[in-house]
Amino acid sequence: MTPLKLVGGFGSPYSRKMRAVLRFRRIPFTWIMRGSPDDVGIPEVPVALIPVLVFPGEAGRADEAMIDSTFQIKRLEKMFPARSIIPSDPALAFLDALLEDYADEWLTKPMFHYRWKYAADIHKASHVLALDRNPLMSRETLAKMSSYIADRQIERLRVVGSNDVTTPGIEASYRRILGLLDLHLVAGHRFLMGKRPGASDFGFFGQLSQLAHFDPTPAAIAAAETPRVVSWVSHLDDLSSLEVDDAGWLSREDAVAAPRPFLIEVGRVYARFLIANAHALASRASEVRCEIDGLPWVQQPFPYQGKCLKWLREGRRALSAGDRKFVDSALESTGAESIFRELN
Ligand SMILES: N[C@@H](CCC(=O)N[C@@H](CS)C(=O)NCC(=O)O)C(=O)O
Repeated sequence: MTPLKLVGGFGSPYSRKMRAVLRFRRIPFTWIMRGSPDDVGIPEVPVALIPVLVFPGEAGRADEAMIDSTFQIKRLEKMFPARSIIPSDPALAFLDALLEDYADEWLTKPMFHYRWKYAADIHKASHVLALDRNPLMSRETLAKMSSYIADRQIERLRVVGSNDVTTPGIEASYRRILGLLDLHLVAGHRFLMGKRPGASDFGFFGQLSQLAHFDPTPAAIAAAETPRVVSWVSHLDDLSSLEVDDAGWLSREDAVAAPRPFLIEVGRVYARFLIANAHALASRASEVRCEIDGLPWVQQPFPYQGKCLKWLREGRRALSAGDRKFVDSALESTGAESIFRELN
């Protein structure tokens, strides 16, 4: 079969997420660095985001390119049944999707925040991300490109909601998630979804591939406080040799207990944000203002995360009555159930 193409960046959490997914799933693909000399002939995508996944057009048809890692994962599931990363139990698959969404949409706040707030982090990212396109770049080009990248990204801190008001909450949430993952591993759970990884594991991996491995400030925190997580991230990057079977997913019993600390974290931070964001979008407010984990939060509304809330609610509604009952019992008193409250 003609290999797929994954066009992305080493410094892009969602690109790293999708590369790890393709490796684990043993789906043949070539990796193309966006903006590098190899980045040619890739079909246009509706929004200029990475990663771009290109499916070869069979029988003379044109290649097809798509964005958005969550939907890329879903499309891959339809095309390649083996080594699935979506749990076979629909209730567990729902919890997996919720944790994936938290990783993609909340953990990206600490990721972007640390990278573009502190001088050492800005220096590393702006230079290395420029060089990733071409390590042979001249010094003059590097100087221009690194300051272009830094200016552009620092300006975008407001998009994820990193500012002086939110800094303490963002940084505390990063430290907590490291601690929770550490405890999860110490308790003998190799992945969030059991003995085999789910989409949520790859979502966590994507953000942590940067936080715990690349950006100096958060990587130093991870190394000092939770070295086990640093190693877990290395493993996730390439799970091609991991053998899995159907019994590897969390049992229903474990699905209530093991993810619970993570669901409480979702309730503590992400659920609060999703709801406040939805209210701001609905009332066309210029700012989301709320309290998250007892701390003030202020940022501009985030339309994409308004869609995330809608998709999560649709996912719960699509469950059978029995599966929904199970999911609701797993979410009970975590705080995350507030995401779905308006449906009851
Ligand atoms: N929800 C998307 C997000 C992708 C995304 O935000 N990608 C960022 C980089 S990590 C991007 O391409 N930003 C635009 C740019 O860097 O030009 C996904 O899951 O793939």
